[in-house]
Amino acid sequence: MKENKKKTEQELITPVAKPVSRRILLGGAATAAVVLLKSSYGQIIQKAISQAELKINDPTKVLGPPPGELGTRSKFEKPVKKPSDTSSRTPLQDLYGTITPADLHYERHHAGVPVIDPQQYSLTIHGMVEKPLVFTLADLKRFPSVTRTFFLECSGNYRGGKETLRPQEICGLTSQSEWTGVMLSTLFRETGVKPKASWFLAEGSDAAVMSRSIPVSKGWEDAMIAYAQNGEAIRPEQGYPARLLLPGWEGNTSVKWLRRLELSDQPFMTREETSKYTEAVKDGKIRQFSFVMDARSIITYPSYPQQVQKGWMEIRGIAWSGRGKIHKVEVSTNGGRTWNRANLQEPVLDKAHTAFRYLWEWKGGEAEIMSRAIDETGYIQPTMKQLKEARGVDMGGYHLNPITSWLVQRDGSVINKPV
Ligand SMILES: Nc1nc2c(c(=O)[nH]1)N[C@H]1C(S)=C(S)[C@@H](COP(=O)(O)O)O[C@H]1N2
Ligand SMILES: [Mo]
Repeated sequence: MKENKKKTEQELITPVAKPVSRRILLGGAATAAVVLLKSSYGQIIQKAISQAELKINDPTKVLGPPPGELGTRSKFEKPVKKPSDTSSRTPLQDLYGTITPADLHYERHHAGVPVIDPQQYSLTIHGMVEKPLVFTLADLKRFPSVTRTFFLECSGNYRGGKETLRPQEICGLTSQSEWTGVMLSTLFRETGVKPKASWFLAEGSDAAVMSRSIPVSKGWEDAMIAYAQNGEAIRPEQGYPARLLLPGWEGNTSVKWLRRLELSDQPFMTREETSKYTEAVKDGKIRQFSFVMDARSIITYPSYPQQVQKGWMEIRGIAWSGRGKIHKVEVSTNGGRTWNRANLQEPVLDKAHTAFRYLWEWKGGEAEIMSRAIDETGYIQPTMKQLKEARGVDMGGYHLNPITSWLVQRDGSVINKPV
């Protein structure tokens, strides 16, 4: 190759542009600019850039598309739920803040998503009430409404035992929305609840006819019938046109596509509360009606399969508790030997995902990072070892909220520490 000796100093220090593709160069497109490139031999050579190439790289040179009927996510962002046949999981590691975009809300269906015409929809409240009533969706919307932000979590929300698990796989069966609807207490006042009624059955209109027995006290306290989610009608996957929501309680009790509530003086002993959604505790005993979701937290950055660089970084994650507000999140960067208080994003809401952040300087050695949540009742998120000690080794798959550890390896790669 011929040496180009005639280059001036000025030309040699001109910043080099990124190489243009062969296709554009050979395509004979109109020359829009000439840039200097360094050849593989270190020569400075002139290359022509076509008009088309310039436009691709410069958004100020081309008119963008007009507004559309629906917004879209950037084509560079591709968070997905990775569904199985019966559930899909929120990609916690891809999210910011604490509101889950509705299309990324986790899903758990026992018999798929039914199609329910809102004109045909009704909710019946009967049994031990003064006045049985049937409410249409329009009826529900006429009552005073409430809006409240809280998390939903499946009680089967734990996976472990592998280095290659992301937050989504470990605990992606939790999401958070701003829900709008009518308080169940408002409807209870309409129908009247007989003094002897202590339980109610909540029944869905999916092919599973999913039903659960709920203490009436929860109905008076903070149960909601929600018809909206993050400012729009609730999504079909979340129970369109209306579902029960029991803040802080295991997701299964928040019956979707809700069609019937029956008041009674005893629980109904449905399949979901006898053969399912019970868990072994010590001495061969089984725990039933274990409604409350215990406090939990997870670091979402850094996590598998992310890569970190030496220096300062912000360790980020979320914490939540079905018992109330998160009081404190502690972060350890040395495998649990010492703990440091993380900053909580205000306002800290009741029974809600709460973002936490902790500044950490990684100096390059191997490090085990982990977080633990402490809620306002003083409950401290346990380790898996503590859970096993308290519940026995055969505790099954429900209500597992162990501390999650990430191992930052010497090369900056991050893996899950199997427990
Ligand atoms: N009718 C009905 N309600 C249901 C279910 C269902 O399959 N059918 N799944 C339950 C379970 S196990 C959970 S964890 C939550 C999941 O709610 P989501 O799909 O809106 O996240 O809904 C609950 N309510
Ligand atoms: Mo669930």
